[in-house]
Amino acid sequence: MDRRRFISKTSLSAMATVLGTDIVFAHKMPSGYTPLALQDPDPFERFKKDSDMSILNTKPWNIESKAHLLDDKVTPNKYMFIRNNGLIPENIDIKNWKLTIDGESVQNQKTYSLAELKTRFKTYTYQLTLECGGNGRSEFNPPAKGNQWTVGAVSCANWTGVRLRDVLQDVGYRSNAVYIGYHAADIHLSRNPEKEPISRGVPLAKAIQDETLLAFQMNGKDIPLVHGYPLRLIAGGWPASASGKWIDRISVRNKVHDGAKMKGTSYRVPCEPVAPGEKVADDDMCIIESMPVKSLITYPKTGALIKEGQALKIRGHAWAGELEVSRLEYSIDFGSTWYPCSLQKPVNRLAWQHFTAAIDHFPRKGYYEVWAKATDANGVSQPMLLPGWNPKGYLNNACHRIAIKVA
Ligand SMILES: Nc1nc2c(c(=O)[nH]1)N[C@H]1C(S)=C(S)[C@@H](COP(=O)(O)O)O[C@H]1N2
Ligand SMILES: [Mo]
Repeated sequence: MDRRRFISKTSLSAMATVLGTDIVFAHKMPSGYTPLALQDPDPFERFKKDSDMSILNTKPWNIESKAHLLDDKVTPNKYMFIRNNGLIPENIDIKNWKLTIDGESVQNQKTYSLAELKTRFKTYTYQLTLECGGNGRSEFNPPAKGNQWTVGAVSCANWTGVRLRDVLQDVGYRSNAVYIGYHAADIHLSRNPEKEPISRGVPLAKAIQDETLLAFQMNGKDIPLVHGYPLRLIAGGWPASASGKWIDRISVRNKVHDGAKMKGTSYRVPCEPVAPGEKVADDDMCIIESMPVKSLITYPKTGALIKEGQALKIRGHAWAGELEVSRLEYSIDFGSTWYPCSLQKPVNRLAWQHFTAAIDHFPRKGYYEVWAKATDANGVSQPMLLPGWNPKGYLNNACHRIAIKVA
């Protein structure tokens, strides 16, 4: 049977434009076939990511950073992890991009163009920590299904946009409003337009915080497409799944938002600790809100070699969801004794904080591990090893560790 079918002249000429030349045997090309040169040979180039980033999945795209790549105080795009639940939107038409605010708890729904959002409301910039709820999942036992993030699904970039609160106030919402839910333009893996890859939200109290933004810039430029261009919700300090990319609708709800990935084991953990592997009843699962205290040693890279008698300078970042980090300590003896690091204040609420230390008390040549432990403003510290097991492997905030050789 002849599998070749008609390929429309417009799609052929579009391909020719991108390739910069004609496809000579276009009439022999099977329909639905994407020429190699138009496939994605190099995701690093496509997403402008550093080639040291790890690709965890290509459909959808999930790309992880590494501890030593996250050394910058403000995460640049090239080191920012990518987490997608579906396919990246195609053909974004920013002139006609609309944000609709609707839901049971608005009097009258309202729609804004991007230009209206940018001109009608005051613009703010905050540096905001976004950590995937599943960061650290690879350590869980029994293993949890999903992207096997190690430590690199966290970022802290500058986000510029308007306050969601200002927009919600402009629309007007009823006193029975309790939650907001986002809807976005990404495409379900099945390509079924009826299905949303993800539609999460936050309680109204979080939605109306100063730092909760409808952002249109990241690090002073248009948000890169894969990170949510042209409009993204940013709810720093909460699982980054709450920070919807490619937002075109926000519903003000009179109940907990019930969109895709709000139920079951998605972004929910047992309300009370359970034994590893235990079955948990649906009613006993709670939605993840503020992320737990955590830290990352971003310098040196694990495996560093130093000379005997030389001090080892370490540095990194720490964050604690809605809270500030109040203390940072390091250990070189597997957590038996701890020493203080110097810890900076955050540049704004919900931004990660930087720490440094100079370690000059390695007793002799040999192998060491440097462990870092952060403590939040409520006095809660990171666990040294894996914390409470949960079905999907969320919230692993165990101490980060690097290997060091003194030679
Ligand atoms: N529309 C949409 N928003 C989304 C997602 C998505 O798949 N679609 N993934 C969420 C999850 S689970 C995470 S961890 C963050 C990742 O943001 P990033 O890719 O910009 O790092 O985006 C969140 N927002
Ligand atoms: Mo995530």
